[in-house]
Amino acid sequence: MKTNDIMARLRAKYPGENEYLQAVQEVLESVEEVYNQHPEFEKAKIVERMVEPDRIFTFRVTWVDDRGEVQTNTGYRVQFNSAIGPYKGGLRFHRAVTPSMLKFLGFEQTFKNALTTLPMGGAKGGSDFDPVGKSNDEIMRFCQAFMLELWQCIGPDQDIPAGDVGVGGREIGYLYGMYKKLAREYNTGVLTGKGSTWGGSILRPEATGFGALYFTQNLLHKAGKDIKGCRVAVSGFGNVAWGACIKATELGAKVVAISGPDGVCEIPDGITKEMIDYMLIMRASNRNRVEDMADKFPGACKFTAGKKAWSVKCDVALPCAFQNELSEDDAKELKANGCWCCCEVSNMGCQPGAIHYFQHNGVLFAPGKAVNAGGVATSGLEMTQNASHISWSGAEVDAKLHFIMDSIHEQCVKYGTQPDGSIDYVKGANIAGFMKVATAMLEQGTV
Ligand code: 2IT
Repeated sequence: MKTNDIMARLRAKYPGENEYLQAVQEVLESVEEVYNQHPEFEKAKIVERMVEPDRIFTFRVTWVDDRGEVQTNTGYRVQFNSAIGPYKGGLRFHRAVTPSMLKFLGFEQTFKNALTTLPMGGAKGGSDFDPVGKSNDEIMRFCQAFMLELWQCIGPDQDIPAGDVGVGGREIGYLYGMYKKLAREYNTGVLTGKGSTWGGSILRPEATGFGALYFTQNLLHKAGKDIKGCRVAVSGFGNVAWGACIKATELGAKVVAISGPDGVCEIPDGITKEMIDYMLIMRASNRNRVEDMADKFPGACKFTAGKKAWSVKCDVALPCAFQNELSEDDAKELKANGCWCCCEVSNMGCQPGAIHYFQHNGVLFAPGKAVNAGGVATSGLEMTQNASHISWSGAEVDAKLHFIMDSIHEQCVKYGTQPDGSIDYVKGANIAGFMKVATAMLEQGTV
């Protein structure tokens, strides 16, 4: 296989699907060499099959807002790959959601899920519904209307959605309530990220951020360093950023920045428990403003409009918000300010130029599909609990999550160690995930 040829075909076939094309290109570039050592993959056209989603559902979602006006959005579910298990992946509610965005996320999810060691295929879904400024009642009505269509596409052994940007515990609750009414079965295993009193895994809310810090700690230990005492810049203030702030602080690091679409909050003395708790209130308010943190804690937080977290001096950068949120210029600014490690927690948070810059300028870098896999891994643990009608304690889930993150790190080291001894975590994660999915596809024949 030649990455350039396949990319040229995909660009012609899917013009303008930039996020999808970017995600595919990154994986193909990483795996090309290994792939070409396996003529059986080439013969079975594994790559050509793997870059296409198995199917995409598109549906209209109509609901009524608080003023009594009828609103219409578009809903999607992209079932990308089921070679190693049922379709699994989150739902994103964001005004910019397009098929391209969900295809990139579903594609990434396929390899990420393979890395978790658990049997889960890849999927993603969501809607261009914009939660910003919406009331709680509007969120509920939208979730109910969305599920009226989605429920036909999903099932506990078929496709298991969860949260992503704009979808957290509240939304999963409303989605599940409607699913249960339509399906007339108490199938808790059909969604993950549920409330802890009705089948949700204790620690699922924290899992993405906790897992990211376990991975980061592994990476730093391998490089002879430790997160303790590091200044950490975090972008975003949602669920993932929240979990990362808790664990980073617990491990002795100082979180000196969080950010939002409106700007950055600099916190020179490090984020406190009160501030971390306030992130949850900010998220639930649907205001999408990080300035609210500075208003609440005026002495300790300094807000700057229009700036990113990457403008704040730090040792370790943790993008926790959105794809392509860290550009090559941001990478240069980080490096110039002394940053020496970036662990991508958001899906495809770094632009290709930023990754290239980090890798060629001595900044340790690891990609989202390895770093953030603790979220979906804990969803997998939630599915296991639901299927066997049991509940594990937080400590048990945390131990399993830690073990899984250690194993993901080991896979990256196994497949990413370069002849000079350095570790290319991008290659490592992509090759490890790819080999598992490709082997399963091959064994299951031409379907
Ligand atoms: O990007 C992700 O891995 C998620 N949004 C979590 C997916 C899941 O099924 O828990």
